[in-house]
Amino acid sequence: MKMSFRWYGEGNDSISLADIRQIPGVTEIVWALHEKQPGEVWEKAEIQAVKDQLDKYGFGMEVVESVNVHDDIKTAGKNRDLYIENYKQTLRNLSEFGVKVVCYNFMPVFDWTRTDLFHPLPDGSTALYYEKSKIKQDPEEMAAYILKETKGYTMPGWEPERLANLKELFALYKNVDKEALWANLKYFLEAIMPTCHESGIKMAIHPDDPPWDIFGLPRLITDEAAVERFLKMVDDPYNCLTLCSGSLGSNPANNVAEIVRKHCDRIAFAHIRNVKHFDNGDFSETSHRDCDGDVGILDIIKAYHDCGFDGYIRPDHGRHIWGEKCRPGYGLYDRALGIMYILGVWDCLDNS
Ligand code: CS2
Ligand code: MN
Repeated sequence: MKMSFRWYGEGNDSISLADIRQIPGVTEIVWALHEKQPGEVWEKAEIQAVKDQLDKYGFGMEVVESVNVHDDIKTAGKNRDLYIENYKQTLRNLSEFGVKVVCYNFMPVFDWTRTDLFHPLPDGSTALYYEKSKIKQDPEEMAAYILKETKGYTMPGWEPERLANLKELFALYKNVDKEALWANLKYFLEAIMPTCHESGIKMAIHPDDPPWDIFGLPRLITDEAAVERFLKMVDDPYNCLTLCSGSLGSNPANNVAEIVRKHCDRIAFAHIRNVKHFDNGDFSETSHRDCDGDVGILDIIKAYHDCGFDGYIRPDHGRHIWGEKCRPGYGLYDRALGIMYILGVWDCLDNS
């Protein structure tokens, strides 16, 4: 297992590499060129600039999260082949810098969705929260709500520029039902697999978050059956998973540890996050400690350990604690605590 930490880049993250270096066990930085639009080629000079920063602190850059997929690829739009060619060029460029895993998602229009980014928890911290009754079926209404509630912070996919074009975005997906989306995902993966083999980069899809349809848009990677279908659909060792325990785990019916045991050889990247379920379908993110949530963190870590997992692992979202001002879910302190919890359990398993 290689421990990693997501970092949004110099000037774009409240956390410094110098701080991250003080967390025990972290060897890799999970990074991205966040200013790039989906479909654009990531140029070598831009990648080199990130490498120069990471080198100063001895961090590796083997995992990228995310190279985002253009809507034309997800909808079989008229420029999909062009954007697929660009994606392949990005993979080739990344491979020259030793990148081994590219995380991406195939969610239509939005990335993850929450109704509250700073929900107060009983201990005085705040965390990302999903309140079912606050989800509005009308996306325009939801966008207005999000802009108001998130107070200047944006969830990925919910950037104000994107929300301004919501009608056009939804129009693109008008004829894309679940089966069409599966077909478009297959087309994309089959087109890029040869480049993945040549460049030694594993593609690792992130599950949909939350793992159910939302605003009438189909969502694919939602449960074990979907994971199975996905891996069989393009049965290639370079077609892999980012197994996010918090995304899949927000549906109480999903047993994440079981998915790890079953598909460990195809998990390239593990996201460890805990979630607490409420009877009415709401959920809250929590600390990484097993008893604070319901996804079965201990069993999940044990499952990775039992199968000799040698991929990359990172704490996923954390709470906001000790007054830290940071990107929602991506503060320093609680994620560092998460790392210590994961490493503590891992070390115990190593020694038992
Ligand atoms: C998220 C996502 O759950 C997570 O890790 O923060 O934004 C994730 O990075 C993307 O969905 C991956 O493409
Ligand atoms: Mn995740």
